[in-house]
Amino acid sequence: PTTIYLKDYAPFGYLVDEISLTFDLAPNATRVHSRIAFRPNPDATDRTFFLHGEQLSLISARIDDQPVEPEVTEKGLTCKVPDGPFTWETEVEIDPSGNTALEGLYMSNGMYCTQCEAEGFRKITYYPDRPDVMGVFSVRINGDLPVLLSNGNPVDSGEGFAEWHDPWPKPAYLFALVAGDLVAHSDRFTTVSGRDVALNLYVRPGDEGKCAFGMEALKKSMKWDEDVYGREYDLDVFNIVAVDDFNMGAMENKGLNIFNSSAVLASPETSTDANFERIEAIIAHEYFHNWTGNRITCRDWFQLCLKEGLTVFRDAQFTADMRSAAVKRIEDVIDLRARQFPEDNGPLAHPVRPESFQEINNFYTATVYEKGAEVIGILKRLVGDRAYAEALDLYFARHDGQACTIEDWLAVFEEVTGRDLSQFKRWYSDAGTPRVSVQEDWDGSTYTLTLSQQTPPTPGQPDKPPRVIPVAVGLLGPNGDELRPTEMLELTEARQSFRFDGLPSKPVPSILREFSAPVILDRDSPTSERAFLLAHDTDPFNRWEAGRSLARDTVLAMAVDGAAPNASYLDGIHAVLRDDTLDPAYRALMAGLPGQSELAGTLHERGITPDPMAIYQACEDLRQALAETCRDMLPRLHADTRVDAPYAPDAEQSGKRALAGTALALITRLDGGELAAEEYAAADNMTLQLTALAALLHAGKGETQLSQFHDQWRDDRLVMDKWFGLQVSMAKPDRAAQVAQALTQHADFNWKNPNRFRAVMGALATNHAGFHHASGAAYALLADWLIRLDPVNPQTTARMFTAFQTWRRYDADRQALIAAQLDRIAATPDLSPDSTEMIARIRG
Ligand code: B3K
Ligand code: ZN
Repeated sequence: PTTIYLKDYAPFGYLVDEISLTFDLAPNATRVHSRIAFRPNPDATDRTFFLHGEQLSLISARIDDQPVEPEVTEKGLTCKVPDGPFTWETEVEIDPSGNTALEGLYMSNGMYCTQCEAEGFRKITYYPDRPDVMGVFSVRINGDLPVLLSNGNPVDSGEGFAEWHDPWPKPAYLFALVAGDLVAHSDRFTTVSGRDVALNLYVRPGDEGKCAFGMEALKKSMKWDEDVYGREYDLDVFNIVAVDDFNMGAMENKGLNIFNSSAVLASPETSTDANFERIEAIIAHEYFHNWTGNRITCRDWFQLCLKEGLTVFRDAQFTADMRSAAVKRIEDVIDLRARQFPEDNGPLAHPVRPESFQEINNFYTATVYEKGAEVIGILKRLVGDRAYAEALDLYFARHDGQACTIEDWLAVFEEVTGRDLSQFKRWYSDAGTPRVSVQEDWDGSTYTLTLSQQTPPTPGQPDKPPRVIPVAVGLLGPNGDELRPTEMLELTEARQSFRFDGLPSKPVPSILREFSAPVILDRDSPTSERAFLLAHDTDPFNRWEAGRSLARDTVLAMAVDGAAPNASYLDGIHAVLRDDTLDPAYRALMAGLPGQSELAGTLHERGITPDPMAIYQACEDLRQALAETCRDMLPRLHADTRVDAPYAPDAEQSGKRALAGTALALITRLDGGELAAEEYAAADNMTLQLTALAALLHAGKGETQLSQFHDQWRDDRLVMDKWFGLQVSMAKPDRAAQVAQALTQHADFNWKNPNRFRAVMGALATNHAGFHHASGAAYALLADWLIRLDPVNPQTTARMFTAFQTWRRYDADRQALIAAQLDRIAATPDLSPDSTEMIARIRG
């Protein structure tokens, strides 16, 4: 495998003015004709004419209408070309129906569809498949299917053909084509300057009833981007297509977004509240890419965070505006700790802007996306909201139509603020999660906080100089009043003191409010102080965080020392659950426990080898104790959160259902499942149905309901994914591998479909105690299936290796079991470069 380095970047020797593509569709033998206007790139020195191309049969090639004989390899072709501008033409043949990797042009249920990011276009035709080569695309599709779509605006169509033209120059990774027997859910949007845009959501016949929510989300996104970022849509149509076989959530192809059907189709009967929220966010994310990604794209794939970090940041702002900002922030931090922190503190750690890679698809990571978004948040906190808005305006004005770098991005901020951002830039170049520790001093009137930062070494980066960390701090008085409102401290040194003068009494500090930076706060404050903050903190994030840290400490003390559940925690959560001045969604989040994998990570950080079974048991015991503590109030809590109005997937109703679900899960621990069975029988939406079923399965009941559920939903593939996944995630630790194994033998286990594969294997990997069961059965099962999937779909396979990234935390026996499986996979003949790279990095 070859390693590609950021430092080796060089522009391509030629520019593309225009490209015309003609597709003659046939499942096994699609012909692709390309005609491309090239001219020498004045900014390049190397004039090698190399075009990427993989898995293509070259039929013919011409330059300026004369046949040529290029030199063809497995990776592409080279050819001698004229000194000046020239026209390049090729005819190639490809096999969409044999394309199981779901990259390039492939088929899903008889429908043609494409996925080109990052390097899939080279499986469609010969082309400089790199994001800094931008061209104007015209596309003609010949095919006997009712719907024929590509990027841009429709030009012409008739029996068996359609023509499209995209006036906005774009890199090849944003190319898309869809052809199939589809139906449209249509609407319109008028932009701020009066452009009338036709909106279509194309789905398989039968799915028409699951489109309305996605369409509303699209219109809200379009409006929000005009209002908040001044960004207007720029074509006459915006099309979204839902496809069942897709490697990730969705793709922002210009004017033709393609979505995993799980990320767009929704109805109250088949989708949970969490599904609705996720769909709204993904629709917004892909739409927002139209400016942050498409109009301004990336120079090279090392700059991926330029579009992804910023677009995740923007979609989080959107969700915060549409729903609850506090709830969204807490959800994002839960997710960051579950997925990004393990990555950043293990063998797969890499900078937000990586400096090298073998397979770029392996770098669509939580670090690039979610930490990339956190880094934008840090920047905004450092420069302030006004300067952020001005810098964004300058970024859009200056770089529209360009392929940019992180340096371009930072330059607009430096210009607008006059601030030197070289220390801030370490957030892009240095991997690893900083640890911030706190020391306090009180002399009777002056309170001094001394903050220290330290970032552990990561692969290839032994030393980490201090970086700039915005630490939002507020000070509370003994009765909970704010003595000092939130102030943004800027920690720039390894160790730095901050003084607060003239205080009437020793304050209680609320540190890292709103989670102002993605760091680990090492602070050994007394339980009484955490309980105080849980009751009084005026910052909703830190109030939640106080409860979270109490939960973490009590559960770890139970797991490691056999301690009893901490009464301050139980009483504090009891009080929160009862407090109906608090948002139900927020109360539900307060009652949650940290994930078991996260708890294992915390123990590891503290130098203790985690025992997954002990952590599992401690969590169970703590939940049981919470149920006992809340026994008297639970029935009322459950009744009070009942939603009588017709189902709406909005923040208010879903918050109530979340809290009712919390109550039901606790009640089930006391009544053995009586109420859950009633709830299941009466459920008229998927949120209630699934919550009740999960509660029953947890109680060791629910066999009847599980088979009823199967019969009810056997024809709905998205609901069936839930049926598969839930059984594995609810399985007891000693049964998880067995349950997953049995499900892989089920007639509906269509393992080539990424959603179905992930439903089972993803659930197994996140059932912490089940996955890490001492028998090693789950490790072996996952390895078997990764070996089987790798030749079929390397991308989806490689992503699942993250299940093993934390392996060094565990005891020698488990490490040996995992190492044996990784070595077994690595020894598989013809293992994909994707999986090979992942194993090499994880194995270290
Ligand atoms: N840009 C795509 C991700 C493509 C992944 C390629 N392996 C979706 C998104 O981030 O919006
Ligand atoms: Zn994205």
